[in-house]
Amino acid sequence: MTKTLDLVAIGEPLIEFNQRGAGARDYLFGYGGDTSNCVIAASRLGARAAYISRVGDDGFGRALMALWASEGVQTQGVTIQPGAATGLYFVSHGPQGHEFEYRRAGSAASQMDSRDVPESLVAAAKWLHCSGISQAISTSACDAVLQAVALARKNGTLVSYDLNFRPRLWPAPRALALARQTLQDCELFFPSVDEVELLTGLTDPADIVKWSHDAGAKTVILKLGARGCLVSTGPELTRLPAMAVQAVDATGAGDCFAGACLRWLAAGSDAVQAARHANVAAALSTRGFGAVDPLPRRAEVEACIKAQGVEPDRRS
Ligand code: KDG
Repeated sequence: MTKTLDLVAIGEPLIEFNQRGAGARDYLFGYGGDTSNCVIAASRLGARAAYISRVGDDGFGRALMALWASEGVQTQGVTIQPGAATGLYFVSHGPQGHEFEYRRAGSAASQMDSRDVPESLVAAAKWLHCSGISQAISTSACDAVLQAVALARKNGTLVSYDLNFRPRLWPAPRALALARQTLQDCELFFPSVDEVELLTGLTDPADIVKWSHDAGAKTVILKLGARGCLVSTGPELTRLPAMAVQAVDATGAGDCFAGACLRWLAAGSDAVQAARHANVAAALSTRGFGAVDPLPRRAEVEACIKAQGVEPDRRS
């Protein structure tokens, strides 16, 4: 099938209230939800992206629909569900970084099920992106993700999986079991050291990379926070340093990383080139409050890559 989309993601979008710094009493209205952040990041960087989810038939759901329209993200896979609410979360900032508090139980997206996944949309995309959060929000949403992965495999769509383990959403043993199952079909895996440690006890980056490949991931991009990332294709391991910026809020930086990576992979970059661009995009996304507002545009990423003495990959 002709691939008319670079990526489609499945998961839960959220309305975000983001504290304007530690101790502040005012919260900035914005948008979040890891997989939604990912498709918006990719679209801002030039990708053709679509989303699969449900939102409530409420003001927040309409605000999200308007957001995707303004960001160029296709929404034929998003259902507006009467009688259900759109989920939301609060971000607060303290000495340990940011913390999330959710109000999402029973949300429209958590009522998604496997019938929400349009095969034609998954088949039209080069990549399907999903995450541990998409699987954690409910068993029916988890079924929808597994259905999307099966349809991706059937239709030659590559699967990208961000572990995004959120202990507040589900127990570690279930998260680990689902991660293992999903990794069997996974082309590209985005874990972070802290998350894998919580699930498996492993702490050494080399051990985590090996664990990920052994579980089935073809390419592993291990996020090391301020220390950058490790890109492993199995035979080759490359370390890329992070770009230093004045960071105020890292909410959604990992989602921006995934979106940027998929955007450049879809354009034909190899994993190291894609991760180099993604490292820059993710760093830039931490300069303002909110998961979505500070997401960078392609020209800014290319200028930073150039400033590093590397020729940016300008393919669309
Ligand atoms: O990666 C940032 C996301 O975690 C944030 O936007 C909220 O999706 C979210 C979640 O479930 O934590």
